[in-house]
Amino acid sequence: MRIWTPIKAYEEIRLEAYEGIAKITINRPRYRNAFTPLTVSEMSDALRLCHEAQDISVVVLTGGETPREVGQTDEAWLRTQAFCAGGDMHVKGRGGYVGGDGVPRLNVLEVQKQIRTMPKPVIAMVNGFAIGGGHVLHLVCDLSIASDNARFGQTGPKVGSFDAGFGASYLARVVGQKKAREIWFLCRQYTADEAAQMGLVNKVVPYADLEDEVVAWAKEMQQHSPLALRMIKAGLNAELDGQAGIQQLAGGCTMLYYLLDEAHEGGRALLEKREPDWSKFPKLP
Ligand code: S0N
Repeated sequence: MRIWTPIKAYEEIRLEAYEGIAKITINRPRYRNAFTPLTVSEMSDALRLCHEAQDISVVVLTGGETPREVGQTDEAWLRTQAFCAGGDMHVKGRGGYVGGDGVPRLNVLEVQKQIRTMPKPVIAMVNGFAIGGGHVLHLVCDLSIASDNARFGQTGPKVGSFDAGFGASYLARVVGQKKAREIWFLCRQYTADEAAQMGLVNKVVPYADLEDEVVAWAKEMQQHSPLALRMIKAGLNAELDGQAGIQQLAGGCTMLYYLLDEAHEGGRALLEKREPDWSKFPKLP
């Protein structure tokens, strides 16, 4: 048992931390953790906090557990668990999902970008259905670890939506073009083992072991250089993200440069009214 400390109170998500690991839980199990505009704006706020927090080195995204009904078998209960079932159909309006302010939004796209630009690893802890926009959420995480009851799939063409952004192009990078087209065109569901076989998830474990496994992976990454992880993530993203990806990678390079004396010589020289002396800095091959 580990104790997760609440970081901030929200209505539709939970944000907690344990030994440098932040856990964001979509907390709408009644609707298989489908997201509303409020869920998404709370996720966005939580991701922003995780981005800034220097005491957080790994972020975990998961879905809230469905309570067990009286007399329900383990198997039946496990079948009700969800990571996320995508956008909440109850609030799907013309132009997007409609929140309390009456404005239609597709704000989950911002969350996808936040996960990709998070300067630390994000692990999807896939505890059940990862469907539609919920499938894309796990997809854009750096690593996906699933319990053996998890099921994966896109439903867009069946229910009147699609994600032709990362949900299509990044999916094809991960599973290949043919498989990505199969997933989108046929709208089937895939088991956790099938998802692992096609490279969609990194590891499959029994439901009871899922959090232990995710924490173990997070702890292993915490042994490594955070800057190295950050820069390799930016490098892996850059190719697919075009100029925006290069901007992210270059931003990291600039931050590293600012950690060097060389980056401050020009500014100091200006303030001290002298010529900068670049000769003292190494010019390695
Ligand atoms: C997940 C499924 C397979 C689970 O089946 P199961 O176990 O049989 O449960 P159900 O009885 O179906 O569900 C239990 C209760 O939960 C409700 N519910 C489930 N999913 C949703 C949902 N997405 N919206 C609202 N309610 C949901 C059920 O209705 C049921 O309620 P009750 O008890 O009252 O009957 C199964 O539930 C399933 O297939 N769900 C639908 C999954 C789906 O199609 N999701 C896709 C939704 N669309 C998107 O995600 C849009 C994509 C998107 O987000 C996007 C893309 C690009 C650009 C922007 C966006 C954007 O929207 O922002």
